[in-house]
Amino acid sequence: MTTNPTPYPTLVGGPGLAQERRLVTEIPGPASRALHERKAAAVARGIGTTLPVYVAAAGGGVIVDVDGNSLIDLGSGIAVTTVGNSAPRVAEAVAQQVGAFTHTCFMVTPYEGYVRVAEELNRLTPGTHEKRTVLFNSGAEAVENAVKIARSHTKRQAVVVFDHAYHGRTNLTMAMTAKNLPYKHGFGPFASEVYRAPLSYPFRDGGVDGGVDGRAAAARAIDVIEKQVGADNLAAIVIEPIQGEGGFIVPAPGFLAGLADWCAATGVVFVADEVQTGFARTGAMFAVDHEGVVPDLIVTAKGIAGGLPLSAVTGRAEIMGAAHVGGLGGTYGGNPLACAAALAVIETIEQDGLVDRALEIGKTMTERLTALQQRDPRVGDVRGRGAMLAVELVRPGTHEPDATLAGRVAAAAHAQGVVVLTCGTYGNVLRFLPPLSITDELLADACDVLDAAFEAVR
Ligand code: PLZ
Repeated sequence: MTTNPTPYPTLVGGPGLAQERRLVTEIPGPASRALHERKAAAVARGIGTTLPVYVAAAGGGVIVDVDGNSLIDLGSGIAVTTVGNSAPRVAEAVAQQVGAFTHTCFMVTPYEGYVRVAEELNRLTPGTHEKRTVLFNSGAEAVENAVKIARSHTKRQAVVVFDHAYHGRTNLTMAMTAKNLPYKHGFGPFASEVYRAPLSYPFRDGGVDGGVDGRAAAARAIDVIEKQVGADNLAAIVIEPIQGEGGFIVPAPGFLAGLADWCAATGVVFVADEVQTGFARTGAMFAVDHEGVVPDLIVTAKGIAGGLPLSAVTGRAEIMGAAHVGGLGGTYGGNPLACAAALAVIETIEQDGLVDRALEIGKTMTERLTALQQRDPRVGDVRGRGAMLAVELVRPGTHEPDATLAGRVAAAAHAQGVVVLTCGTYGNVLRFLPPLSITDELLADACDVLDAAFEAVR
């Protein structure tokens, strides 16, 4: 017989949880602190913690911790629980699948769920061309496979990525990720044939007339690529349509299209890394949809399966077909539980109108953040799309990043029961990724807490 060594009851998550911010202890409370001590003694130090409250249940727009505090979730586990935690359709679909079978390995004895997810991704991703899909577990794994596929199609080796990019923590994706600390430091040598080009970063591109426009920024990047790599050596350009970890950077209009056009003209595979931006997050099913850009390959993960590990590469049938039979795979890729979850997520997004809900959330929060910016000169920029929003913090009157302020505001919000994340090459960006199942009341309360946090931190 096993006994539960922890003193707190197991709560059931999902939207049935009381949708309120409720603090009954300091944050973190005593039960969380005790668990955090056990973590320090049991878990490798390399795994950091944003906010050490230990979770008992979550759903709708809240996370309930083991001390009974109910926190507002503006992080969605880094853009994963877009449909909410333990969303009803997801919980039901996964429970049914657990009862039927949990794993056979799709490469050994296949099953319909995988095929249906592939069909759905082929339907939902941009472009009307014939497509194929392959499934994996993590974002990084899918990015790696997109590169494998592009190399095998083009018979070229080089990969171009951008300043501030984040693509993962595996060896190839560490090479593709821009930021040294915390992602790469001491972990080299990194994969070769990865080259970095300049991004369009409107807030930092400078210029009295509002900076470099998107087409000009694309030309600047293409010039670097042609001089330093050469299209004939280049298999793929991999880009996040809105950069995530790098600081929620929305490139100037025309930048993505300029790169995509150049790829089409040179036979380079244009890969959109929509791991963070995909699946309704930005107020479109995919962020490239805002620009009408059709990537050759699109990489998805995170929001695809409501918290179960699943990722995918979807793209033009002729490119996807380049890898030889048996050349792609993995034990767990497209695991039946994750596929069941993904199908339920897609149904939820479509039937509950979550693309529109992301736009609504974006409108509400942008108004609040813009008002904050108008009275607080430390807020240099408000940006993002849909329910993927951020503020970039600077020393007043300059573009000088203020990472300390971002950390202090985040800590103040945490103490009041609002889960927010930071990001950015300079660590000075506060980002907001609420689940689309959050209520208007919780969202307004979270914005009030943020306003107060900015007031309190001087
Ligand atoms: N591509 C665009 O955002 C993951 C990383 C958190 P995995 N971003 C969160 C951390 O510190 O590890 C991400 C992403 C983009 C790829 C990835 C990688 O996805 O599922 O974490 O491998």
